[in-house]
Amino acid sequence: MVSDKIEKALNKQIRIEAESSQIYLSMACWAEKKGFEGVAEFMFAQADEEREHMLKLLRYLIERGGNAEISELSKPASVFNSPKEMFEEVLKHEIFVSESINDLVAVTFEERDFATHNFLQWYVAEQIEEEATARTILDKINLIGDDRSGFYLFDKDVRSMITPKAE
Ligand code: OFO
Repeated sequence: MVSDKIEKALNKQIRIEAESSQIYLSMACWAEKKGFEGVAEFMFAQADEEREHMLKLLRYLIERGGNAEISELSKPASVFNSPKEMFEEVLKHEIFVSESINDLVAVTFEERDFATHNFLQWYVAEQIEEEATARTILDKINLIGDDRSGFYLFDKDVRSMITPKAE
């Protein structure tokens, strides 16, 4: 059984992961419309991953006897000036999510809930990876600069960065 404080903190994170999925879905639509097919595929895959993160938390909370809440989600931004601006938003968002996971881990210490603490280690590792991926993509964009033909290769490259789905 989880404490009320842990239940509340997990529900907050469930909402953040669901909102992450919506944010990336909106970015995928923008990229698709602008003709960045590789970027669009990458963002659709990211949106799926975030939904998986949300479900994993939700199932854990239920398994531990807590009440999972499905809350209303904020409307994500749908217009970006460039892929660079869009990926800057991705990095900013992932840093925000990492901070939120850290806050959640801190609550597990306060509540002496070591099972939830262990469970969250997967998220801690995942956030390191997601921040690193966003930084790598931004580095690539900065290397290309204003070279339009570079964007063609960049778009293909980003598609190849999609993490294969676990069976
Ligand atoms: Fe859920 O991993 Fe990013 O946000």
